[in-house]
Amino acid sequence: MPQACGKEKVVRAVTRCKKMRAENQGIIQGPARPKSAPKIPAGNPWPTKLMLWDAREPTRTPKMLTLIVFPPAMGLKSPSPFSMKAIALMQMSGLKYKIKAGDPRKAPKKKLPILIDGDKTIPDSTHIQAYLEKELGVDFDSWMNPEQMAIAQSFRCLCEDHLYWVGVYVRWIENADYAKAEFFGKVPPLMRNFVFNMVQKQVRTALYGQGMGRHTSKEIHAFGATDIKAIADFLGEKPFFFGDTPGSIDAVIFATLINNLVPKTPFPPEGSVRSYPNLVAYCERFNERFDMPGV
Ligand SMILES: N[C@@H](CCC(=O)N[C@@H](CS)C(=O)NCC(=O)O)C(=O)O
Repeated sequence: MPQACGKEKVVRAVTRCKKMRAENQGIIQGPARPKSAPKIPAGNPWPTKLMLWDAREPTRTPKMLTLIVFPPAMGLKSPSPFSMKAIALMQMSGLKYKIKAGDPRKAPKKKLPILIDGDKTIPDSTHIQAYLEKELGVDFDSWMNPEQMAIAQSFRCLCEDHLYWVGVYVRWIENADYAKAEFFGKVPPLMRNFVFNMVQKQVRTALYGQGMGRHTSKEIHAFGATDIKAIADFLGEKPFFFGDTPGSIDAVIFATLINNLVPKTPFPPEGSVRSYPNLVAYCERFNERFDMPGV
């Protein structure tokens, strides 16, 4: 990389200072969108003028968006893959927003993340993505063709409806002491066991209802290893999931992988993200490209 000249260094330092000041006030903004459009895959029949990267202004400038997520734990800004996905989408959007830690019991659907835009509350990471697209003009995916859309949807389900539950089992059931310390470390010791046992019971019920909890630990690990391998094999040496251009599926994949990579309880323990150099490099690449806060 060429050495930065004096003026560039000053500009970078000023930008860094501005960013730190904004972050101190809790305001975050993803990196500016590149001015030049990315390479369009040959034969893509879809319009390119609506792409995320063409520096289009949002259709409406929101006053201030607030994303409510699970509080930091396990070395992550948020240890919830869905909260991390929403943070990743916000970073990709380039919109200004604040992150606040919240309590799912107070959320409309009793789950996090939720996005607040003035008097509107949008629960669910998928609906948050749709809101950014429809209401605020952010375009994550219009460069994708129907085949890519279909593959993305399948991997989204793999991450959110299957591998997610492997993670829940490994964290809450197999590594209960770690989860207790990370999630309830600030609760007074006498209360801690009581609260943890209550939450763990709910998690067990959810795991059983979903079905994952009916399998043995070995079987659950094997499901996880197969999912991670599928992600690693599909990604191969591509920079992002479908090549040079990141899309909303990258927010899902990144959020899933980073929740596997950073906490001390990778799921599955064998065949985890750390054992695939391309997945580790992908996490680093996404993190750097979108300047992910606190990862
Ligand atoms: N479909 C939702 C799922 C969100 C979700 O499951 N969040 C979990 C944390 S990872 C949650 O809030 N759990 C609280 C609870 O179930 O009580 C989304 O995409 O946002």
